[in-house]
Amino acid sequence: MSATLANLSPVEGIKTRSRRLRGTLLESLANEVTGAIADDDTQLIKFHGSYMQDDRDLREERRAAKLEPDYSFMIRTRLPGGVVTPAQWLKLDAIAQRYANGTLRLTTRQAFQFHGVIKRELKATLQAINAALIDTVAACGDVNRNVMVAANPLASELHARVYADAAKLSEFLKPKTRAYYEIWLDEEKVAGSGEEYEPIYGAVYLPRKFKVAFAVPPLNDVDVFANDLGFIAVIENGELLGYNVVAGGGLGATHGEPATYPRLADVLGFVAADRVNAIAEAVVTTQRDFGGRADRKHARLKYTIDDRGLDWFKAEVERRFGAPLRPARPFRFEHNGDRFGWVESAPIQNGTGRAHLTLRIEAGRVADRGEQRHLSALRRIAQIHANEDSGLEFRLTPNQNLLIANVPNEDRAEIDEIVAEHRLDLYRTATPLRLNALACVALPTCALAMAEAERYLPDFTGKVEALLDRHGLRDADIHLRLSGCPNGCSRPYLGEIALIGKAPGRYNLMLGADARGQRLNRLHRENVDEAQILATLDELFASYASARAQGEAFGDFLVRSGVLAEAHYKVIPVTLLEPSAAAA
Ligand code: SRM
Ligand code: SF4
Repeated sequence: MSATLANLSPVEGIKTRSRRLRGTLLESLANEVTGAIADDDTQLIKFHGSYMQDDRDLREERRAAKLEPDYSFMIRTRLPGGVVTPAQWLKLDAIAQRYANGTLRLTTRQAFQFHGVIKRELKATLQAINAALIDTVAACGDVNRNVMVAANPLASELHARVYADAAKLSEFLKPKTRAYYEIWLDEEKVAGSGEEYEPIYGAVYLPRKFKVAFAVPPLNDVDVFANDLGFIAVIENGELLGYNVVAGGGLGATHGEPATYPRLADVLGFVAADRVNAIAEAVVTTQRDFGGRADRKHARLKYTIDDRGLDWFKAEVERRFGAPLRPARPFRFEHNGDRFGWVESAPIQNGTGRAHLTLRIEAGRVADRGEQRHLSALRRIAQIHANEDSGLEFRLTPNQNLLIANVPNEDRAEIDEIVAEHRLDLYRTATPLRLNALACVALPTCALAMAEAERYLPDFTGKVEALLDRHGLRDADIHLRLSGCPNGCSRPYLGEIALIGKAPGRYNLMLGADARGQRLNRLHRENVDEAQILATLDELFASYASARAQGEAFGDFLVRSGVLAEAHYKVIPVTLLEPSAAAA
């Protein structure tokens, strides 16, 4: 381990003392005097899939009234590939109505989040989620998080195959402690409770969160290079041969601390599909043993690799894996957005024609708002298909959207009707800018938000659309991403245009990523307000409209044309990667 006992981060002590993530959670839950839980437990509850939060809109008012903050809990599911059945969707919807704020939040890692659950209903909520055969174990915390899977490969059977590998890996990397089951599901304590053997994690778990994604080229919807560990499916003649393995991606940074930075993953090599768990174990345990445990801002795998060198890292991983990795195979990504509307799929069952429908869910928030009754629409579709063994499933996309997958052709018309009736058909009318935009949750629930993101997205997008209109660019397929702080939950460093919150109403304007998730953007204007951002974009759109090459994407144009010249921006230290060259 890289830190001595004396300089370990305090969270390391909390984990060590926690009796495999139990801490004093039971006591905290029983304490009726406060809506909060004990400080140490706020760290441990993350491993159980929940964060303690407070409504930041109400902070000042409550402080003035001498009330404690309006505490509540966010709950996040563990759901590899974001796949649920219609029956499960209905249960999650009912939980959101009964226990949370009446909305379902689809995340950038294909999970559901519930917001606003109060402490005394936390246990009942977790029990209800488990009753839907979905859990929240390790959805947060210093462990492997929700495993992402490309949401929309054209061939259903291929998706099923890659999904199966991802689900197996998710299970393999799940902590073995029974703490979750004892605390939330009333499982009886047995001998050894509190001392369970954690073969992958050990007693102190990982130094920091760990993220895995499976991409299926030519789509990079999972932004595979933003993950600690990524698997890129290698397919020949419709057959899955195995995966190219990438490692060391991560996006979080802190304003004013250049030692923190977003980084894209490096390509390590190729493994056969049946070696996925083995290579993951080698990478995760390397990070467990060598990752930084002194400073949580310097604890992700990306820093372990940069501190010790890629050659050292690869050699260590290969030693644990027991063999050298085979050379990576060539691969090519076309884009990292979703494909909206209906896509025909290869037959999956009995040769029946099937199709997938990708629906736009703005900022991932499924709600009923005015005429846009998205929750009601999806409830209706789920009700119709809940009792059928039709194979229809709901898949969350890594871009906060929703795919209704494996729809029998004869059911398409009815779904279209429901979607239109409830105004869930934004995908038919919205600009590419609006369809592709991402925004993290930010205010009012996120404790780390410095500026608005989700709540600002619709309005800001409208203003940028007006500029695009002015330059005849309404149909330009530009990727916009908003984050309320530099942690980067909407993967803003991979946006062609991105806003990263600095203070209320002020953002860093980042520009120039590609639209395939292979090039990070750069800081263009620091700490600017809306008027300054729009004025800057107006100028850039004018140049883009007049000087772009045929089919040239906005981010590529900015880089080629020299708009992002060194003198104009501060470069965030990044490892730029040209995967096709690396894989050759
Ligand atoms: Fe995130 C922390 C929301 C994807 C990097 N993220 C948080 C917390 C839990 C705030 C906190 O620590 O108190 C946010 C809860 C807000 C709320 O009220 O719900 C939060 N992150 C989200 C979600 C919900 C954003 C969304 O709008 O969809 C995403 C949930 C994913 C999931 O289902 O598991 C989410 N977070 C990401 C991503 C994108 C990804 O993984 O593809 C990143 C960048 C990739 C990465 O990890 O490097 C990301 N979140 C962070 C970080 C910075 C980590 C770092 O290495 O520095 C933090 C802060 C931290 O961990 O200390 C953070
Ligand atoms: Fe919160 Fe920052 Fe993540 Fe947005 S990017 S959800 S503000 S931690």
